[in-house]
Amino acid sequence: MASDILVTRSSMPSYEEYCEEIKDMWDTHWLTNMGPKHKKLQEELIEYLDVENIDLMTNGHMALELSLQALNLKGEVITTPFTFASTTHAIVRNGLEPVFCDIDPVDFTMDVTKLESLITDRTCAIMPVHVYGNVCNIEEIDRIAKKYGLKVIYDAAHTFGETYKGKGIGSYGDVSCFSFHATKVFNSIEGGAVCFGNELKDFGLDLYRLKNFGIRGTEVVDAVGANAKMNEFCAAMGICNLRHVDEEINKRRIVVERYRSHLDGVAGIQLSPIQKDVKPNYAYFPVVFDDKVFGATRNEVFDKLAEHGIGARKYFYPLTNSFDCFHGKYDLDQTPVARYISNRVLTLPLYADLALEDVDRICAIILNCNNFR
Ligand code: T4K
Repeated sequence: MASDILVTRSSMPSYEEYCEEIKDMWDTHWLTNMGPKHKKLQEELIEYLDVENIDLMTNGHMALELSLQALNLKGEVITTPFTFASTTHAIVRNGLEPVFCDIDPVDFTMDVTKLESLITDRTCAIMPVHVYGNVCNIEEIDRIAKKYGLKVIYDAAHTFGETYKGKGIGSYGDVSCFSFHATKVFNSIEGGAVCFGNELKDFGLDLYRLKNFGIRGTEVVDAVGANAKMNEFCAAMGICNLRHVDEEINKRRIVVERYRSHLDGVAGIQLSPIQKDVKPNYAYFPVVFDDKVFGATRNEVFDKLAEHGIGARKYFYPLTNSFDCFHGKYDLDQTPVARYISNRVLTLPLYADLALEDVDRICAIILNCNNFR
């Protein structure tokens, strides 16, 4: 019997390549606290991501959390609930109030037509999510943010290596935060980064201090920081994976094209759009099932795949505004489109080495779920 296929599988360099990269650490004994690997990865990523500044973090969540802290925000942050727990938690853990904007039914990012009506005199920022690698309506978010003097912090966890209109995706907004978690297109085992422009140099200094306990100098601690430093083993994994990331993205493209060849145009199945002006990274393959048309619910498809050892995932269900930890706090009727999509979406297995025969098999199982047959 074939082994289980999970929603993703970490990209890794060869064992030899990683060992070679970490070898000199047995000479230097330098393991963390912004060492040479950290510096090297940072420099390489500035170039690869086409951004002005980058600060590495221990994970994508701390990138979001410390960005909000370093911007010294107070009040309400407009965001979307169709995301991973991290986005909303970063806001709440900073003592800020999330205000949930609904999502666009086609690309699942913030519905900018609903954004302006949510702005109050307490709004300080917008935190949109380039969910699944789908790029938000950057121009409109930018226009509204400028009009009301709001900061824009993009959750860019899913958009490693993407460009929009020929520019690195991390160069949009005031700040963009990436995740380099093991499950991402590019990983440093655990890791993340904050990208920002040269006009935010002071923010950069604050951020750097906050990721190291708020230590300014050996005898001065003048902020309540955290520990979000990327260690040298993680940075070394990042350095190795970066050498192969273009090849990995290309392999993902082939897998995605195979999925599309089976599922595009099937009645009751909605796929993510191919976005204009975007160089995609093929991070996720979400499928929305309209059971009334398709003939089977998302949960039925999920169960059927599971019976065959295929671990699709319900990213992103439940919505963050309906998490148990927020019970009764938010009006869930404010985000009906997010609820609709969240109840119907399934992300299918996707990783560089996923065999095309497995994609064929997964699609055959899905298409056989159709109760109308
Ligand atoms: N913002 C957004 C929009 C995000 O999606 C995320 C993270 C963040 C912020 C925060 O970034 P980080 O702080 O995580 O850097 C996973 C990831 O842990 C998480 O990074 C990711 N989003 C989220 C969408 O997915 P889980 O709980 O679903 O992961 P898990 O352990 O079930 O793994 C999924 C599959 O990945 C496994 O079935 C197999 C494969 N896998 C997993 C691990 C841990 C591997 O192949 N190797 C591994 O080491 O959250």
